[in-house]
This record gives sequence, C-alpha cells and structure tokens, in this order.
Amino acid sequence: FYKTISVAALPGVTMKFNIQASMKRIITFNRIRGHHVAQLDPLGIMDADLDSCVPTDIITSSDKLGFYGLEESDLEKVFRLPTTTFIGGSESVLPLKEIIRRLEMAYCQHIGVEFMFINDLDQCQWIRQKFETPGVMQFTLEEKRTLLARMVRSTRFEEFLQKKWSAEKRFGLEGCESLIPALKTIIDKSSENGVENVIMGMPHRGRLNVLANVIRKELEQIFCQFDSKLEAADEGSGDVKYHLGMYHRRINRVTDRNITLSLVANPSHLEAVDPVVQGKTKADQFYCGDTDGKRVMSILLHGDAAFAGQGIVYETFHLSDLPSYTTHGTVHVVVNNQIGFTTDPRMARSSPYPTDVARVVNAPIFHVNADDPEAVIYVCKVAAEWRATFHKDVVVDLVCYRRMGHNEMDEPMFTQPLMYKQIKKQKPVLQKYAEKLIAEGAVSRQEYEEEIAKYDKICEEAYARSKDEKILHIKHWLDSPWPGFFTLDGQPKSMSCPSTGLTEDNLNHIGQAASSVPVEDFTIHGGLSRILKGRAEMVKNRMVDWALGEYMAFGSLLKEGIHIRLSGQDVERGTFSHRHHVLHDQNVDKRTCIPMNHLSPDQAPYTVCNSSLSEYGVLGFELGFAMASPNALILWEAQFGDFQNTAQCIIDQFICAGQAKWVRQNGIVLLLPHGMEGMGPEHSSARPERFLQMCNDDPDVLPNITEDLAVRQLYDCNWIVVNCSTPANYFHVLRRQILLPFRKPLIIFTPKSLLRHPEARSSFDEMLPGTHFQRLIPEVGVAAERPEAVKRLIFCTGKVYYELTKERKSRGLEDTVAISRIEQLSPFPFDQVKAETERFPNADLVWCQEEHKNQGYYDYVKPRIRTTTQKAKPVWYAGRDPAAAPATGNKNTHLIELRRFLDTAFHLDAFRDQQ
Ligand SMILES: Cc1ncc(C[n+]2csc(CCOP(=O)(O)OP(=O)(O)O)c2C)c(N)n1
Ligand SMILES: *[C@@H]1O[C@H](CO)[C@@H](O)[C@H](O)[C@H]1NC(C)=O
Ligand SMILES: *[C@@H]1O[C@H](CO)[C@@H](O)[C@H](O)[C@H]1NC(C)=O
Ligand SMILES: *[C@@H]1O[C@H](CO)[C@@H](O)[C@H](O)[C@H]1NC(C)=O
Ligand SMILES: [Mg+2]
Repeated sequence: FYKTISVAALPGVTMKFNIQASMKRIITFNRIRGHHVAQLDPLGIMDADLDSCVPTDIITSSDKLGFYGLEESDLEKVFRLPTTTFIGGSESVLPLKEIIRRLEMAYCQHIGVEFMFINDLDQCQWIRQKFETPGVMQFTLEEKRTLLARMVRSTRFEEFLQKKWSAEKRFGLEGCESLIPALKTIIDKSSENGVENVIMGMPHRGRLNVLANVIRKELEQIFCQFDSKLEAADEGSGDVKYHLGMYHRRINRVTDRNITLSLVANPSHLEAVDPVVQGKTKADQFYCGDTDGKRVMSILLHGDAAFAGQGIVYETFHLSDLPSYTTHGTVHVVVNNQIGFTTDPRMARSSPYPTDVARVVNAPIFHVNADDPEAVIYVCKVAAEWRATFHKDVVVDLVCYRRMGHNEMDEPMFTQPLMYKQIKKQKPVLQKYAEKLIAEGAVSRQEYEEEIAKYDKICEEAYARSKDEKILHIKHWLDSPWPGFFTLDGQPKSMSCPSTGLTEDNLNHIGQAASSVPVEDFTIHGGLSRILKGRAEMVKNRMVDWALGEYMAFGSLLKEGIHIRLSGQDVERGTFSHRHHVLHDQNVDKRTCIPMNHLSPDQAPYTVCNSSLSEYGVLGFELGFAMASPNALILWEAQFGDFQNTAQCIIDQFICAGQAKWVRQNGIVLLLPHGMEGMGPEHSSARPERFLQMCNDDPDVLPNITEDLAVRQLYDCNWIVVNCSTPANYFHVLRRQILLPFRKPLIIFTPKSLLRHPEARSSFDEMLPGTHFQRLIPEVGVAAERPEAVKRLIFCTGKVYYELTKERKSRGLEDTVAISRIEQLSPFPFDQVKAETERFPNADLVWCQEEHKNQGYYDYVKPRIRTTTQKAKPVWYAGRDPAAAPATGNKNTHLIELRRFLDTAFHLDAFRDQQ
C-alpha cells in the first residue's frame, strides 16, 4: 500500500505515501468537514456556513485526489475498511471510488452533521452509525404518506389563514413547512421511548401552525383569536395571539399512548422563554419522580438570528448539565430561514452557523435542507433517539427560507432583492414532495388532492364554529393548569389568609434542627460549630435572628408538605455566610448534609442549590419551576440585589406582567440583598424604585377601608414588594406566600448588616399562633403614650429604622418624634398609614430613607401618604440628595451623608420655612 510520488512544488523530490492511511484520512475529513459542502440551502444562493470555499481535504472532484497523494487510477483500487466506519454495510472491502461516493452520501448531501468535536467516542460512533450505514434513510410507503399528509396540513393551514385574514400578522411558516412534520416526528419518537409530557418554547414564526398541527389545539379556538371577541376586561386578553401559551393532553395517534403537550407563553423578547421552559420541565420531572428525564422532556425552537445573537441561549445551555438544573437533554430546532427581519446572516453573527453556541456543551448539530422533507424527518428521528439514549442536548438546524416578509404585511424586496427574486421562483416544498411521491407511485394525484380537500374542509368547519361566542374561554390558553387550586370558575377558594404563626413546640423543634447535625460521625468546621451553638442559645432564649427566622419559615412549610427550592449563586452557605443550609464534613471530601431534610419522615423535600453565575438564565429557570405547581415555595436570591438588572427581561416581561398577559399566576420569591452600607456604588442598591414604579396600585385613590382590604389588595396587585425590618416579619411574609389562597410574585429587599445586628432579633412571641405579617409596624414607644404631644411622625422602611431610633434616643426626642415602619411597600397599607397619621394629629410628616432622593421609595410613598391624609399635610423628605449612582465610593462621604440626613430628620424646624 505504499506509493512513491513526485512533489510538484519541489522538482526532483519524491515522497512515499501510505494510501491505506490516505483512505482513512478521507473518511475522517469527510466526517469533520463534510457539512461545509453539503447542499443545505434550498435556494442554492447562500452557504449555510457563510463561506463559499470548499475545504481542500474534501474530495469533490478527481483533481482533489492529489491532496492525499492519490490519482485517478487509485479510484478503482479496493481497500479494507477500518472497523470504525459503517459505510461498508455488510461488506468489509470497497473500491476507493465507492468509499468516496458513500461518504458523500452520508455527509455531503442534504444533511450536514457536525459532531466530531464531541469528546466521547461512544457518542461519536453512535452518530456515525446513524449516518454512514447504507440505506438507513429509506422510508416505508406508510411513512411517506404520513409525511405528505403532515406537509399538507402545515401548508394549507397557513393558506387558510391567509385567505381568511389577509390583513392580519401571523408570522407564517411559508418556506419552512417541514417544521411541522419535524416536530411531530420528535414527539412520536420520544413517545415511543416513554416520554409522556413534552414542554415546548418557541418564538413567533409558525407558532399558530404549531398550536394547530402539533399540539392540536382546536382550530376554532385559534380562529376566534383573530376575530378578537375577547373583551378588553377579560383576563388574558392582554397579549397578541402569537404569544399565548397552551396545554393539551391527548392520545398520540402513532404510539397510542397518552401525551401531554404544552407550549409556554412568552413575550416578544426572543429566547427569553428558554430558561423558563427548562425550569418548568425540571419541575414537572421533579413532581412526577422522573429523576432521569425518561418521562418529561423539553423542545426549544429558535430563529437563526436570535439563536446566534441572544446571550440567554448560552446561559441556558450552561444549565443543561448542572445537577439541580438539568432536564436530561433538550431537543433544539432552529428555523434557519437565513434572515432576521431585514438582516443578512453575514451581519447577524460571527460564527459559521447560527448553531455554534451549542458546541459548548458538546451537542451534536444536524444541519438539514428543509426542502427535503425526508432528510428532515430522518435527522429528527436521530435527534429524538440521541436524547433518549444519552440524555444530552441536540440541535436540528432546518435550513430554509422565508417566503413572505418578516410578517405578512412587510415588503422584503426593499432589502433582499436577489434573495426574494429567487424565492419567487422557488416551488413550494409541498408541491415538490407531492410530485416526487406521485412520480414514485407512492400516492396518486387523486389521493393527494383528496388529502388537501379533507384538511380544507376541517378548517372551514372549524371556522364556522369559531363564530360561536360561547366557545371562547381563557382556560384554553393556560400553559400550566393548577388542578384543584382554584374553584371551577378560576376563583380563589377564599379571600382570607389564616394566621401564619407557629406553636412553641414547632418553633423549638425547627430551632433544634437548625442548631444541630442530624447524622452521625460528621465533623463540621469549628466556626460553624460556634454558629450552631449560637443558634441553640437563641432558641433557648426564645429568640430568632434573620437566618433562624428563615429557617423557621422554611422548616415549617416543609413539615406542612410544601416543597421548597432556593436557588442562586452561593445560596447554600449564603453570600454573607449566615445561612449554612448545607453542612460539609471536614474529613470526608464531598460529604454533605442538609439538616432541613431531616425534620420529619413525611415532610416535603428541600432543594437548595448554588447556581451557575447567571441571573437572566437562573431567574428564568426558577420562574418556570414556580409555574408548575402552586404548592411549592420557589425562591431566587441575588448575590447582591443590584445584579438583578441582568435578569431585567424576566422581571419586566414575566414576573411583573405575566399574569396580566397570560392569566397564570406565579408565586416566585426574589430575595434581593439591599442597603447602603458604604460599600460603594455597586453592591448597595437592589433598585427598589424600579420595582415600585412597576406596581399597579393607584397612588391617588384611597381604597375602601374594609375588613378584607389587605387580602383584596394582594389579590389585585401584580406583585408584592416588602422590606422587612424584623426576622419575625420575614418569617411571616414567607409563610403568607403559601397560605394565601392565590399566588403573587414577592420581592423582598433583604438585609446585609442587619443579619448580625443585635437589635434585629425577634422573640418567639411574635411568631406564635395568632400572629401574622405586619404590613406596618406602628410606633409603640414613649411617643405612643401621649400622641398629641408628638411633633413629628417619621415613616421609614428597613434598616434605616435602627439608625433613626438610635439618633432619636441620643437626642432625647423619644416623646416628640414617632417612627413607623412601612414593611409592605406595595400594595401600600393605606389603612394603617391613615390610622397612624390620625393617631398623631399634631405631627408633621416625614419620609426618611437612606437612598438618594431619585431612588429608593420616596417617589412611590409620597403621593400615597398624601392620598391617605386627603392632601392635608405635606410629606417632607429626609434622605440623600438626588444622584446618578446608587452610592458614593467614599466611606467618609457616606458617613457625612448619613449624618446630614439624620440631622434633617430630627431638626424639628427644618421644614418650617418651606411650609
Ligand atoms: C430580544 C429581542 N430583540 C429584538 C426583537 C425584535 N425582533 C423581532 S423578530 C426579529 C428577527 C428575528 O430573526 P430570527 O431569529 O432569524 O427569526 P425569524 O423571524 O427569521 O423567524 C427581531 C430582531 C425581539 N423580538 N426580541
Ligand atoms: C389516557 O388517559 C386517560 C385518562 O387520563 C385514561 O382513561 C386512558 O386509559 C389513557 N389511555 C392510555 C392508552 O393510556
Ligand atoms: C455551593 O457553594 C458553597 C459556597 O457557598 C460551597 O461550599 C458548596 O460546596 C457548593 N455546593 C455545591 C453543590 O456546589
Ligand atoms: C430595606 O431597605 C433598607 C434601605 O432603606 C435597607 O438598608 C435594608 O437592608 C432593607 N432590608 C431590610 C430587611 O432592612
Ligand atoms: Mg430568521
């Protein structure tokens, strides 16, 4: 097998080539780079990898043989095939010509496989077998006919919408109709492999088609969304039709098994739903005991421009293999229409393919020409089997085109004239495939036409039904039903909240768990022993600090059967080293223990997990987790509150407005460490002003003060914003979150220095049966004894209270200045603020905060306090001046500012001139 050849560039020099080795290299290079020459673009004008040169090591014509030291005459030579290739089928020797042809068939036709970067040999071999084995891609007659029927549905659905509502945007699928059979194949195959529940997330493109033909939403429900019979006042009328979610349980016709399909509602913000889908999938797996993802799986769809451009895609991939976040493999499908609105791929990404981001997790990537429906179906089968076999992510890249403009109203010729000239000439894929099958004799023209007529009739009938006003019900558009949680017509079962207190026994029991190690022979760190001893001491004195208050809340809910999941960076220990929910054995590596899981045999499980260093991804994930069930307390903690701004999209689009847009309530809790402690502009502010600005309560309307006001306000609000100043109140607000008969997001500004503040402790007495969360903590000191003598009432919230009381004492003003703490900022406790202002009739009113004037709470509370007093009194401000940054970087300036605003707060004539 050796061969001597002359080297063209160096006259007189000859080289010896091992042509058996050359043959092996040909195989390898086809596997690695075959996708660069595969014919992926149905339009034939662009290279899917944005590069038109053909790699020199891929043999596309005989003049490329020279690269391997081969010549034409070698093509007829017969070679023994290496055992790692499957191209021989049952044969072990083949002529070189045939080897090259078979490699081309496997790697350079309508499918481009990217997998050689995977660093697991078994996985690589598995893929080789799927693509190299001769004849693997053969379809049975039955399969071809099913595929054609699915293509008919996909195509005719868009045509039907176009015919009926030609002036409506629908973000149709024209140019990628094979997406529908693609998804159905993934679902059929997965169902065959035991999957019972599929959770999907997708953008606008083709969404209605997916609802109709994959999820099988009743067509009339989709059609009546176009006629907008929803009244503006109906809940859930708050979003456009191509964003709504949905849930459907039905029999899979191919496998005859039950399957639940849901599509998660999403905002316009592309890819934002990715982590949410993962979280919901994880939750569904968790609640049905599916520890390895065999029964519940997710499918994510992407646009080419968004997949490459949005960082959240990367964050989501990085969750895919973390123990507490993995969903055991997601199938990703990219609708790669080679355009993003008006932007060409060359301007939309720097990587060859839009899918390169998936390489970071070693996911195989199957590029496929979407105008070849059989090739599409084949890769989808392989993708589903891959997921079922290895439980890892996989990507199907449907290289297609977009027949219309970005939406149906948009003119694409302004910006992509050449592409759209070609598109106008392009025969629709259904027509091409039907002609192929008719030519093969797989179906007759008549059968094909009947199939079309049959589906058109289905559409027409549904259209007639959609005219009936009564069919419309918002429950059809819920992506996660909460069976049994509400009454049948969707109302809360009551409108009250029971006491959130606990019995003394219970407090003692949980306190004990918090201060001991529940397993034998477990050595904890000496410092931690001291902390636990401190806790035991507190329990003996019937006291809790912040960490212990949290422990009491978590422990009691767990004992009541409520699952708790706390996630975020370093939450197991706690950023401020106060929590210690996971104990580490100092002598045995990786041996850990979670005392909270040793409370009682029938308790619910406690999940506490350090997350990856992501906010957008992880918060989205936890939000999705919280969607799955109302009977769980899901908390996300930011390392410092200001880091929440990298998750802003989840906060604005989902948490703040989710219920208004998509009906589904969500009880997620955000813990945001906040406070001005001289640590500089970063790490100081969780930006309470932003959360408050997004609250939906009216500053100018004093609500009817009735018995149930507090609960009614909670029911009406879009989220709850609190800043507790005592551990007991923190304990109560966490428990209230679950004891309420409905769910609302809860934003808690949590303390830093207060964690260890000797006064920030609460007695068991404040946590016993009958006690509850205090929306406002009134003045109970000396000032309360002779309220008429009080000259000033200071309202504040959070930690600054402790600075104010200290200052008041040192100035001897305890009988003339009252201080009230507003603990629940929103919904605003109008009733209690009113009572407080009436109690001190001769006092002027001051709002004191440590934040700068344009930040913090001032803009939110001022008009509301004014409303409670019918604007009878001004509300004066004591706090830092307006500023661009949340805090100064200079410790000294910080202290000077503090001194200055405390002076203002207690200078009783300070505002007289302004009055
Ligand atoms: C985060 C975000 N930024 C911008 C937009 C505006 N936008 C809507 S569709 C679109 C183009 C999307 O292109 P692609 O992902 O390729 O999907 P296609 O429409 O081609 O199916 C853009 C920029 C958006 N929806 N979300
Ligand atoms: C599907 O579920 C329904 C009720 O949920 C049940 O009655 C039926 O037997 C199930 N069918 C199969 C094939 O499992
Ligand atoms: C989580 O982070 C803590 C530090 O806060 C560390 O001690 C612990 O080992 C981490 N746990 C896991 C499971 O990574
Ligand atoms: C509440 O807000 C204040 C700032 O006004 C902050 O210092 C404090 O840490 C926050 N939380 C608590 C629990 O006090
Ligand atoms: Mg696109």
